[in-house]
Amino acid sequence: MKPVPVFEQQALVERLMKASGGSYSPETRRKYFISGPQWAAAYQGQALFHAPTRAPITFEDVIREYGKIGIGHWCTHDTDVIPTEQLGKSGQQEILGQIKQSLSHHGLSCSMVTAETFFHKIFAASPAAEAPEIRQYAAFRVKNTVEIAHELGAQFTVYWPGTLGYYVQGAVEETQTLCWYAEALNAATAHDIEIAKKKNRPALKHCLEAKPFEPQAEILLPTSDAMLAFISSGLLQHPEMVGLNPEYLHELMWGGAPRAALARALVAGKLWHLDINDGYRLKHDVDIGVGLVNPLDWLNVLMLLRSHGYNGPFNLDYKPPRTTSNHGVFAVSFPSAVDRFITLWEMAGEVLEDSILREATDALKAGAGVPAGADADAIFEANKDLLTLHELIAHRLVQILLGLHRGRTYSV
Ligand code: XUL
Ligand code: MN
Ligand code: MN
Repeated sequence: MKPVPVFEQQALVERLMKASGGSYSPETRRKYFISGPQWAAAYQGQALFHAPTRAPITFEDVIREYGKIGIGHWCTHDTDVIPTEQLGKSGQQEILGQIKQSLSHHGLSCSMVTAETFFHKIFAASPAAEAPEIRQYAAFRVKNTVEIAHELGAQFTVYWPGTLGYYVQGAVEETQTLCWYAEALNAATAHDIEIAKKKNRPALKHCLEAKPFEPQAEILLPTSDAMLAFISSGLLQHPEMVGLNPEYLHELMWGGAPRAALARALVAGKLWHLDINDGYRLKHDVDIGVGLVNPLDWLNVLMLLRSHGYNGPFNLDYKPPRTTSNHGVFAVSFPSAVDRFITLWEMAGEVLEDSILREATDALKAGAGVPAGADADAIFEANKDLLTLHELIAHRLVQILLGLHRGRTYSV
């Protein structure tokens, strides 16, 4: 192939994207509760060892492009859009006015606002640091985020505690730090009750997000399970207002099975919001687009969520790779992530209706019909051929994922 000069590259990317097919219309995409974060689209590719590869973009750009793609919901950190020094001041109101205009012009709604309590230097020792003035500031930030969320018409807030941990053991007293962190959340829920009443709106759903490592060396609430324990620890004044925003990759990072973590959140009635992405087990937070690494696991996750009537947002909390250009972010990265999600979601629906899977599952649940009181060996012997269905089920799922059940043919 001849070299492709820069002025031909966008056209090439667009032609190959179109030729890839399998894309949904913006109208179809808008039927799903998919949200796009401001920070995901505006991510410039920077990291500790990485210089940015993309130019900065504004919330107007992100909202306009999400609108064109058919991403119906937008979410943001407070400081993604409002400079820290303007928080709670008149500048905040002005910016919120512009955001509301932009959202309504492009047909999006704001689903969630999250407080950045990890990036600014004030949070170096966490939002629950020893100095009371730091904790007061953290309380101001979460209360202000509640106000922003109500102002923008959101239903959810998310709290990823980020720096709630330590680099050097012994520097922090863990139980005290957790009590102090609970105080910040208590300030947020109490303020929410007040604002919701004033605005005659339902209170927000406050969702905790765990990540096992990064940015601190040790994290005090590293997993969704730890968050569940924290919610029911007695430290929260309104545990009924607090649930979870698990992130798929964050569960893989500690070596967990995301589907099992989500199942535990579901049985606790706390699966309210979900960050969707992909990545690798026991590695750092690579935030790859949903379904690019573990499509079979994702199919399984979505089967679980569909069968339990999960109706919260699917939040595209991933990062377009550094190798993707500014043009590629909206020409390839977001539409392809949305379309992989929709395909897997629809496939999960088909799987739940699949007659082979249904019969296999029903047969497993029926058992062999051994009378009560039989001994262990007899029960095992009576069921052993039924149990072969476990592997058949896994094979069937892979068949459906790869399209083999539709008679895909190969050269052999
Ligand atoms: C960090 C992360 C955040 C939260 C919101 O790993 O996932 O983007 O989702 O603060
Ligand atoms: Mn992540
Ligand atoms: Mn996240």
